[in-house]
Amino acid sequence: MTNYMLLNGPNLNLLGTREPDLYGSETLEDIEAHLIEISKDKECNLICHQSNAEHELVDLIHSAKDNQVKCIIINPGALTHSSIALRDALTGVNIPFIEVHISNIYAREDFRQKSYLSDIAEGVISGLGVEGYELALVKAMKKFN
Ligand code: CA2
Repeated sequence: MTNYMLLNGPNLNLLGTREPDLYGSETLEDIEAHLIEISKDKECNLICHQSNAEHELVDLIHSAKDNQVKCIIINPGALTHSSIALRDALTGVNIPFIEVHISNIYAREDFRQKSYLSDIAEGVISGLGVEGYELALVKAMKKFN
């Protein structure tokens, strides 16, 4: 079975509870359950985690190596725009990753238009709502299975 990892960063545990116009009305639990079903259909295993702490996300990225994860799908939340630690962790494990944003970060405030990850990502999906996670997973399972 091929392993994939879905990581969500700070505040994404609030999905479906607030700001539905921006981030949709599905909870993270719903999204994860749906993606796990899709991965099972392809006989793959999706490991899902969310953390509000940068260091925990770094540790989870390290754990992806031990779990032989073939591709990481990551929405780093606001850490996208600030975290050299996440960039170094992803570079360090040398596992391909797809960066996902629910909103279009390029249509928002200036400070959201810088990503510390995009230039080293396999690809970036931004602004397609929570469906972006599914698009990323389908692509990852095609490319890295
Ligand atoms: O568009 C995205 O997916 C973001 O990564 C979301 C981050 C934001 O800081 C990035 O610039 C773009 C914020 C996540 C906050 O999630 C919430 C979800 C529901 C209600 C409140 C916050």
